[in-house]
Amino acid sequence: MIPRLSSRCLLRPEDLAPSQDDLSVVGAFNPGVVATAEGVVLLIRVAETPRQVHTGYVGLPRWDVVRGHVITDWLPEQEVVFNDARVVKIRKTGLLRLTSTSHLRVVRSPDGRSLGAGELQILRPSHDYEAYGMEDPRICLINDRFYITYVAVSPHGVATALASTQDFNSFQYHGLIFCPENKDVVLFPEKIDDKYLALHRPTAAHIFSRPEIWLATSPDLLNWGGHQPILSATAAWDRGRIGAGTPPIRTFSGWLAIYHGNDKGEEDSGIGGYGAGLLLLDLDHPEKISRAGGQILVPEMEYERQGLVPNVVFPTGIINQGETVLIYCGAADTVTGVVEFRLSDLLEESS
Ligand code: MAN
Repeated sequence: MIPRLSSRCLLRPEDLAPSQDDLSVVGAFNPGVVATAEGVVLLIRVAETPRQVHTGYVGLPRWDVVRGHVITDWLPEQEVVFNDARVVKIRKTGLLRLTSTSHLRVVRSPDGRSLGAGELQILRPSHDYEAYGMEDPRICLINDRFYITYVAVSPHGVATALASTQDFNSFQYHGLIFCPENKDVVLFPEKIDDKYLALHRPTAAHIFSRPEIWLATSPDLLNWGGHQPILSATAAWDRGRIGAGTPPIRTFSGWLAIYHGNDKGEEDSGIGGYGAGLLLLDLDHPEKISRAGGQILVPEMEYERQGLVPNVVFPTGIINQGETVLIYCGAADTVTGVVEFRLSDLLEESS
């Protein structure tokens, strides 16, 4: 395994105030991250649960997207099946509900390794397709504008939406760009062959394939086509699921893309462990994998092994500092960690 130069827990749920008095913050994780002229901006997924407890009932939060606040549906416990810490299944309908709901929050950092002070801008779900929450944002700077792809969860399914901003104070919403079920969408920072590019992760109800990462192209960032699979999970560590993690960054060896994998096998119970792997994609033909570097992160720090969902390292942001890169990961679906690697280690190790 490539040595980590450093690992640090940057943000915990207790660092953030809840968005409402009747909610508790239970997760501050899976952040989109970008370096700006004013320092590093993290767009954090903030997960909240109802503070109240009603014995014999389970409280399932959702957003009233018109009024912009969270309401909780209380269901008798016998009406639901407890799947894992993240979801329950409603017996009558067979449909899933989340046990927490997420919004996005801007957190600033002067150097990417410590937290800054200041007003925290909140992005609350405000569209039907976000009624169960906004999750796992990724940020990509394209032509002087920051584009944010995020997972929009609702009774319509799990889809990916696009928003953009110039200053992280005001945001423009561009709607859904990948319909259910598709998540883990990351944009490339440059056009190639006059087209924008994205990695995405379609999930089908009918299982004919292994988990796969796909590439798509677009003339305008809104309409996507030219879909093709580029990576199929084959290793023991990523056989359960794979998905793009951090937006690809240009290096002399190719597009460096860090992705996540889950090791849950068909026969395993539980959620399985999540780790990170490394891909180098050809600079001019990113559908071609130049080098598959294998796994680079396993949950090893205490905060990666213990939390709401134990044993999860989920990479979502990257900053290229020249000699080193900082990789931002959600850890155990609870906190945000940052891991530093020497860039030459990542590029050489994958050869
Ligand atoms: C899924 C998503 C992520 C989450 C991981 C690990 O991929 O729900 O948001 O971090 O699972 O639980």
